[in-house]
Amino acid sequence: MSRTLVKEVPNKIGEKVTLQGWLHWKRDLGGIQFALLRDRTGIVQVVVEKGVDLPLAESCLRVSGEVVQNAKAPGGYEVLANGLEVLTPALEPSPIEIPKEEWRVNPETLLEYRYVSLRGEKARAALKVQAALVRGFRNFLDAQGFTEIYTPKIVSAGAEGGSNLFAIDYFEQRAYLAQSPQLYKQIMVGVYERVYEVAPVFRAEQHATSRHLNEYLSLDVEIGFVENEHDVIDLEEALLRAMLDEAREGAADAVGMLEVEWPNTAEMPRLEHPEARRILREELGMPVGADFNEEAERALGQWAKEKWGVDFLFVTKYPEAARPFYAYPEGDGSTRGFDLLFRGLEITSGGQRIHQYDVLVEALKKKGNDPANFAGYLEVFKYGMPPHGGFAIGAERITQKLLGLPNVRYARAFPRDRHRLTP
Ligand code: AMO
Repeated sequence: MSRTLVKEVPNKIGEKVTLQGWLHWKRDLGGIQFALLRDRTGIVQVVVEKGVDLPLAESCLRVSGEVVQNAKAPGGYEVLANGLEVLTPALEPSPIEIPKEEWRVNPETLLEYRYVSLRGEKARAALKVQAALVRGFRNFLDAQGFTEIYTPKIVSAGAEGGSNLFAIDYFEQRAYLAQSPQLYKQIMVGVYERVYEVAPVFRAEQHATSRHLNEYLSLDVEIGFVENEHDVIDLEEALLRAMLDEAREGAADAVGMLEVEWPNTAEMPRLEHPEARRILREELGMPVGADFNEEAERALGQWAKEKWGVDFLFVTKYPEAARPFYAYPEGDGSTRGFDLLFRGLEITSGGQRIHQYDVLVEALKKKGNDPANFAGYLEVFKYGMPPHGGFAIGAERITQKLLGLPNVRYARAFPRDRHRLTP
């Protein structure tokens, strides 16, 4: 049996086809029944004779029939079924009506029944775009001489500060779920010069917000032999363009159905932190500290959009107080650390790192860390670490802002948040 995919149906007018997929929706008009059949490539209308017993929505079907033109059918064509086989019947009515699925409506219900709500067109499209972004990430870096690495997610110390660590029992020892691959990706720069990792990381964020997950996909990059943080930013700019190109071309159907307003990728200006702070205070009337809160980021994003017409804004030269111990200090209280705001949301942190052993030991102490807890990391700095830097992009956050999703949880198939551990 040869299977025709739904997207091939319009090219088969007048021909017999056999389709397989899910019963997306059905309607009985008395004399005739309409069904929508969904497969991985789309949805098509099927006309089913009166008397044929259609199973519950979401059952798996095999349908044979002839493709005919019908101006009233979606797309102008439909399949007149003459054979219908139920491959796997749905045992119960779906807890949500998938065709009406819409992420602006009752988000908790959508997440509660994620195993079926993911089948909705928008949910599927969003994750498809994300997969294309990640593919673009890998393809670009592979072509630039990077090596993909796989670092441990069970670790002995936090890399990003101690407050949001998940502690676990590791036999007789205390261990933690990795907050980021930071320390390992730096060690790996000493091996390969250029590395990247695509992997989940864990943050014990106490608050449920629209931009925080407790488990998210971190797209990490680290490179050796940099002059300063601008080399790192140059790389990220080119990488972002490649990722967005791959999303637009490689997930064109999904991008089209979500009606994505494409961001301006031509310009991604760099604003130094003191200047960003001045703008927030003087031009926008927002009193801000060293690190910008959500409101300040949003205001800055809006300001950059209005002033310069840009969607991406790098904020550079973050103060030491707002950066982790590994950030390269300029000596004046600032660092070579940067953030990237995309439509007013931080999607990246990065920067140049400390590569000198003594400076690193001092920086650890200054942030209240015991260097002994970082022994496995520190050691490598005795053996020739090049000046290096890197960054991490939150995969869900870039997806959220690209697609205009109201909540970052819709950018993850099975989100872990403050209250959700299932499905
Ligand atoms: P940072 O902690 O800023 O930096 O995280 C990097 C990026 O990860 C995303 N992110 C999150 N996404 C969803 N939920 C969360 N709770 C969450 N926390 C962070 C954001 C953020 O910009 N090691 C450094 C990166 C580096 O310097 O290379 C780090 O982890 O998009």
